[in-house]
Amino acid sequence: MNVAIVGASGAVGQEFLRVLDQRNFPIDNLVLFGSSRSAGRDYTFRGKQYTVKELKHNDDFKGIDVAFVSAGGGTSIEFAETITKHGAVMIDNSSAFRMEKDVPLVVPEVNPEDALDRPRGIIANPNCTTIQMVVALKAIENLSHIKRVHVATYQAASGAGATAMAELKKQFEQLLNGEEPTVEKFAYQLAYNLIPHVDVFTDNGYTKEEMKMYNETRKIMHSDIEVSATCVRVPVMRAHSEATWVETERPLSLEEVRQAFAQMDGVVLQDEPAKKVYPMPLFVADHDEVYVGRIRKDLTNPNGLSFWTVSDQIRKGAALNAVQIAEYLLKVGNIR
Ligand code: 11C
Repeated sequence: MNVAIVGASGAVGQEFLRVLDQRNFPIDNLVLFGSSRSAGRDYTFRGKQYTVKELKHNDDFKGIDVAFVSAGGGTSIEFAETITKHGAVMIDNSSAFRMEKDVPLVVPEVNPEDALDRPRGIIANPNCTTIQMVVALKAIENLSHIKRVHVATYQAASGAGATAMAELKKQFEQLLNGEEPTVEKFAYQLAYNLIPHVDVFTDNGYTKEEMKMYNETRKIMHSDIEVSATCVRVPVMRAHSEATWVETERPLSLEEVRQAFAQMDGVVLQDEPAKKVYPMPLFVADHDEVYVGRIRKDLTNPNGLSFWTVSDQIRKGAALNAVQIAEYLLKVGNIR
């Protein structure tokens, strides 16, 4: 496979290199692209050095089979034609194309076949909060249709990129030294704080991040499911957590739900509260799966369930999910 990574110097771009290597993704040629700022930087992959090329409107994508793109929505929109015009499959991490009818939005554990119908050569990778939620929801949907979901997210600094992670670390250091913390990436100081504001606010009082959870979940699950989300940034370095309440059409027993999670692809069940066993972001960072625990009946609704999920935002929430999409296309012979 001839593979391109667009946005190679970013947090997700760097994770692509690690994930592709760890999963032995078959690569004949690798080309790294970035902005004029990151062009010229060198990265080592499988013992060989690669220099980041500046992304330009030219024929650099000729011969590329799959392009993993994570350089922001503006870049994705501007360069989609350049990337796909010679037949490369563009797997896009931005929100630019997710809700467009002719662009599939794919989580391989949930709707892999959708990736096969891509008239524009673009497959969208969902938002990280949506990805981990739908993997868990799919296990329950297999038992009984989910009518509605309430979810509160606890999102790590990594969701806002490498510079945001550096800012959080710096804030803790500055506060320890009695200095005024630098606040650039987030609306407020994140160290020792929570910020109930991820992405911009929309007219209905929800943020764009919260509306992504509503809209993307319905598209991925091909469902009329209703999702009401509150998205919160927390002073965690990487791995997002979510407290989720679901209402199903029929009441489900905890035993069948636990079994469904235990059997679900991409899920690790970690649910032994008496032994203090439950997922936490500190320990899920750098792992591939969606960790599920704290499963219990909703005390207010016989058809309701509550549970807690944690998943590494940069991995399953971004780079890994995109690589799994490419692996699926390879497995079914839908890519060169
Ligand atoms: C965050 N979920 O944690 C966001 C990052 O639509 O791809 C990813 C935004 C997106 O800040």
